[in-house]
Formats: sequence, C-alpha cells, structure tokens
Amino acid sequence: AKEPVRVLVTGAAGQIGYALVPMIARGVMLGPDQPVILHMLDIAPAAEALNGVKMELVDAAFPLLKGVVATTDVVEACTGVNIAVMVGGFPRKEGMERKDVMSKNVSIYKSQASALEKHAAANCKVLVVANPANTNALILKEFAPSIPEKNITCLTRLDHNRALGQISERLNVQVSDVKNVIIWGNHSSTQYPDVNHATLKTPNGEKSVKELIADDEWLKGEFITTVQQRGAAIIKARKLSSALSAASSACDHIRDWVLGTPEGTWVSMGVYSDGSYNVPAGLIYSFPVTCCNGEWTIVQGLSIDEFSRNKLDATAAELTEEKALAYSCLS
Ligand code: NAX
Repeated sequence: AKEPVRVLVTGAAGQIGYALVPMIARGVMLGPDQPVILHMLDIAPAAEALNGVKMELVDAAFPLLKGVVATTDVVEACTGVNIAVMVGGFPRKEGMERKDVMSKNVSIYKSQASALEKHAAANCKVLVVANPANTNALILKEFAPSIPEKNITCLTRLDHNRALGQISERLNVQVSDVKNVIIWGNHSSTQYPDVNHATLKTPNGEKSVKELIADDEWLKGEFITTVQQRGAAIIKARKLSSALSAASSACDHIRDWVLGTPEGTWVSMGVYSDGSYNVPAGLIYSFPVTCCNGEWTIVQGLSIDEFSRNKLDATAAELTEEKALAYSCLS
C-alpha cells in the first residue's frame, strides 16, 4: 500500500475549500489508489465552521482518507505537507483600495511562506488559488527561498478549462476532444486565452480549432471576453463566486503536475517566468506547460503573431505593476 500524502488546504472553511476537500479525499487529485491526510487551515473566526467540515469528512467515511488535521495554527497546518493548496486569503470588499487588499494578502502570504519553508516536507509542491493568485504566489516564492522556485505555482487551469468549455460549446463537440488552448499571463481580466494552437480530435485526425471555427471576429472578440469575464458571470448567476469549477481545476492542476500530462497535450499553469516568449523573468506568469516526473516544462517554439504579442505584453505589464504594488506593501 502507498504511504499517505499530506495535502494542505488553506481557507478550508470557505466555499472552494468545501468543494475541494471531498474531491481530494476521493482521490480526484492524486489518484484512486493514493491515500491522503488532509491538513485544513483557516482563521479563528472560521474555526467552528472548519470543525464542521472535519465532522463531515469523518461522516463521509472516505476509504482513502487516513487522517484530518483541522487547525487555525499555521505551523501545525504546514508541518510535513507534501502538497499545499493555498485558497485562503483576504477578499476585496466594496470600497476597499487595491493597495489595502494587496497589503493584507502580502502579509498573509509572507507569513505562510515562512511556515511552509520551515515545516513542510522536502520538495513540497505549492499551488496558490487565492487572488491576486499570481502575485500571492510570487510573494510566497520570495519568502520561502529554500523551496525550489519550480515548486511554486498559481492556478490558471480554471481559465484554461473555461476556454476548452467555450470551444466545445461553439463547435458542439465533446470537451475531452479539445486540447492545447493556452492561458497566458495573469489570472485576471487581462489574461489572454489563445486558441491559435488548439486542436480537435476527429475520426480523421487532429484538426485546427481556429480553422474549424473560421470566425476570427468571434475568436478575437467574444470568445476572449467570455473567458476573461466568466468569473463575474458566475457571480451574477449564483450570487456567489465559482467554487466547484475552481476546486475541480485545482485538482486537475495538481494531478497533471504530479502524474504527468498526456503525450501531445499541454495545460496552462502560472509558473515562475524564465524569460520564455520574451515575458519578463521574475514574474509568476501563466504559460503552456507539459509535466513529466513531477516537473513542469514550458512548451517552447510556439508561433506568436502580432495580436497575441500585444496581449502577452499587456498582461505582463499588469503583473509587473502588481509586483511593484506588492513590494511597496512590504516597506
Ligand atoms: P471564501 O471567502 O468562501 O473562503 C476563503 C476562506 O479563507 C475563508 O474561510 C477565510 O476565513 C479563509 N482565510 C482568510 N484569511 C486566511 C488566512 N490568513 N489563513 C487561512 N485562511 C484564511 O472564498 P472562496 O470563494 O473559497 O475563494 C477563495 C479564493 O480563491 C479567493 O481569493 C478567490 O478570489 C480565489 N479564486 C481564485 C480562482 C482562480 O482561478 N485562481 C477562481 C476562484 C476564486 O475566485
């Protein structure tokens, strides 16, 4: 039998946490034969709700779930974890300045970075979900210098999956037959969902999604804005932000990272930029990646036309500005 993997979920008493922890306990994240021990962290005002989630996990009698740690103590939460999914953060409330929200999250991610650095298992993999996701991940990286930078990522897989979903609806095909869309840049409304290299699996081989759709106006207009604005559309409909899709995509992100992407398929992950595609180095930026043996690699050599270039640069500029804002909160 495999040794259990310890998975930390911060903000576990929140909406995404409530959707995510049962998925992890059922093997959706790490596979149906991988036992897990869940570490759930939240803050004191949510302690009772967190305990309620723990009670439900016990009640669900998940065969793969070998233990639950539910705590408001960051050190206890981080101790020995192999995977950390950072969902907890400070939400933007009406009337709040961007700088104030950034400052709250910078201080949260700074202290949680230190706890992970000191107490997590060696080679712990980190996924930041909480917004501003890319910049929170960057702060975490800066304050956990002994965690390899390759191990710190942020979630853009939800945006990636949303793009696949939009294409499958438009072409009236199975979403599982569509692949290789790309989300470039920030998990924000400046992200660039790119279909230039996407393909559809057909009985006669792989076809270009762009050629099949053959509607540049839609691809450069409504498609992009629908994916960029999907979060707001969900809030409008549900009066709550996306939770089940965010949780499911977080599982996809970790599963592909740990277990590998299928041959010929790439996915989008927010990772530490090395300057590929002339994206400034030193940002956490979403790129197309393949994963093998627990490591991601940026897909190289894709052609970038002028339209795409401008979009890649615009979202990079926003991230550079967010980075400066985050740093200004440190002093
Ligand atoms: P909720 O407000 O329901 O849950 C957040 C939880 O975090 C709360 O239980 C809160 O008490 C806890 N928390 C706050 N500060 C904490 C701290 N210092 N340590 C531990 N826990 C803390 O929000 P939810 O809808 O679950 O969303 C969580 C985060 O995901 C938000 O930042 C949200 O913006 C972000 N999202 C990111 C997405 C992505 O694709 N990257 C998509 C979905 C989502 O919008």
